[in-house]
Amino acid sequence: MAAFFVYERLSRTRNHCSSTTMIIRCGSRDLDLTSPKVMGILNVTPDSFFDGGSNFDNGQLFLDKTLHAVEQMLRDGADIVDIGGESTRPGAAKVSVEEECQRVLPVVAAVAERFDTIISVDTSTPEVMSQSAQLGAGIINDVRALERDGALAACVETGLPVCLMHMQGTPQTMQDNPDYNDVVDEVSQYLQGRVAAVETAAGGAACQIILDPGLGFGKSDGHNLALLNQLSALSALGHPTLIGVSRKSMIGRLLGREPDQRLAGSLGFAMAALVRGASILRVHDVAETRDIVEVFKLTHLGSQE
Ligand code: 9MG
Repeated sequence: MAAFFVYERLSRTRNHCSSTTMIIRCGSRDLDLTSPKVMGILNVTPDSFFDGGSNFDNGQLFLDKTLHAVEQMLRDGADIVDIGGESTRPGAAKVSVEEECQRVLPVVAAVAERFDTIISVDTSTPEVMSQSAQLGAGIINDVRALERDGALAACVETGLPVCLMHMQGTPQTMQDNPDYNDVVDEVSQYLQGRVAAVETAAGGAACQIILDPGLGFGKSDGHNLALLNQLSALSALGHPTLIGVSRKSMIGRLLGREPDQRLAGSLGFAMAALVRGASILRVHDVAETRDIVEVFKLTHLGSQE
């Protein structure tokens, strides 16, 4: 089995004014999570909710345009590029394994060849995980927390870090009637169970796992706010946390904004996540998010001295 996860935790003193020194090994690159990192979203789907299909014409992906978007993201300060070929917005259509491979793999290959960056692959599909890792991907980002048949074994075999996200239901039905007794406790319990599953599958080798409460994935606005406000409960599990709130419909409902008017709301929620210990922000607006990360570093991490 591939040597799974080198996880270096040099110190742990996380609270509002200090940071955890954590370096995770993403294939051939290190990701230092001592300070928060920005993950830029690169959708290679014709139907994503915000930038839906902007790199597509007649179902055909424009690789040049996609690579320009990556170049811009990196210039804007992205630390990670998250490439995904399945739309997971509420009610999205399912995508076949073949279609997902055709969308994602050429882009992973081209980005790995041209840019010096960490590539995350947003997938639940074992074939996409294995082949992306061979092409140079550095992180697996799975909104189904490796629950799909074969995904756990495929992910462990890659030896890459994994982001395990919580979702209640499926993208097709998840917003129909989200229901919890105690959302923070149930999401934490679920993610703890998935961490145990990964560690068992890895056969006792050290594991690099990032946790994500999955805002908007089978959650009401109240559930999302509770998870965000109590993010420290998730951080207490001892893994870095990732938050994706960028342009999501909760911002639309809470502030009365269309997707193209949700930048300020996205930045506000992103800052709230940083203050509560988020290590990675998954975002559409890289330049603006980079700025708030720098402000957070100056006002919160700088105050350690
Ligand atoms: C793919 N994707 C869409 N939203 C996401 C979120 O909030 N977190 C993660 N990890 N992936 C997401």
